[in-house]
Amino acid sequence: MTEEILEEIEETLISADIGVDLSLEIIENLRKNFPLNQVVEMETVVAFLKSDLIGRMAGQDTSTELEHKPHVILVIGVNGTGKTTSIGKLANHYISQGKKVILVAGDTFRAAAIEQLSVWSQRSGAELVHKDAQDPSAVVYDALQSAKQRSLDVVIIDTAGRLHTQKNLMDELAKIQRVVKKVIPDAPHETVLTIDATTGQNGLIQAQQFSDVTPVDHLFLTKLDGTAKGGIAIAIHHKLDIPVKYIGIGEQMDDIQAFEAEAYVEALFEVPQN
Ligand SMILES: Nc1nc2c(ncn2[C@@H]2O[C@H](COP(=O)(O)OP(=O)(O)OP(=O)(O)O)[C@@H](O)[C@H]2O)c(=O)[nH]1
Ligand SMILES: [Mg+2]
Repeated sequence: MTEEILEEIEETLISADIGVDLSLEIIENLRKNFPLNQVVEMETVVAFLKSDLIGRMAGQDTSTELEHKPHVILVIGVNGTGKTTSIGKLANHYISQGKKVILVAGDTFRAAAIEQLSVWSQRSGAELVHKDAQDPSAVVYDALQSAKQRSLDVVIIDTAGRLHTQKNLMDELAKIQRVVKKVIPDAPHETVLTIDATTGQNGLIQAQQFSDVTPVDHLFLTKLDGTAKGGIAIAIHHKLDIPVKYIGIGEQMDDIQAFEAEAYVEALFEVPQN
């Protein structure tokens, strides 16, 4: 091992969005295992690196078993990170398993939001619940009452995109959580944060800010088809202990995969083809 190689690896890790702290930690780990000036095959080093990263990301609970009826999923995130699209994908996923799914138009902020969700409901075959109300909590309340009465399987709640600087919108998330609990005390069973894999280190800040106002169970890492980096999920897991459950790999309904640590880490190390 040489200092040059360590430096090169460090740069690669940082440029993959894994974050400076964690990159340094990984380099320290390499130092411990590969003494300087001792000859080592690069292949061995890369294999070690991969297994280090896989070890950090593996063993996360990504089971998609539904233990509740209805199973309530709340989807939150910054504007344009892929909430509504990911909801369409999740709806399709559950419907293909024969589940009865409703989508709740909790984005009452953006004019075209209901229409967009309606397109996904038609594509996937999920029912849509919406209401011309200013307050998303009211739509959520009605939808959950109905889902409970009709014994539906899955309720997926869309929300407006928001930034931490929009205090009223951040407070609204806490309110939605409270309203959900009023109808179904142990819900939401999953609060999913969408993180756009192409936004780099900013994703870590987003995860931090959303976690500050509401518990986040896991990430839906979107747009992984648009980047060779995507290491931000490792940084988020490292700092905030939030696992990734799904990845988005395109704009179509079946461009969704359950997160797999090994495949994810392999992809980080793939050399771009052009
Ligand atoms: N390539 C790619 N594009 C995606 C993916 N997921 C979402 N998109 C695209 O990202 C854009 C934004 O997606 P939306 O689902 O509207 O995002 P949103 O978070 O609901 O946006 P707001 O409701 O405005 O906050 C759309 O053009 C989607 O097609 C993905 O996995 N891969
Ligand atoms: Mg949306």
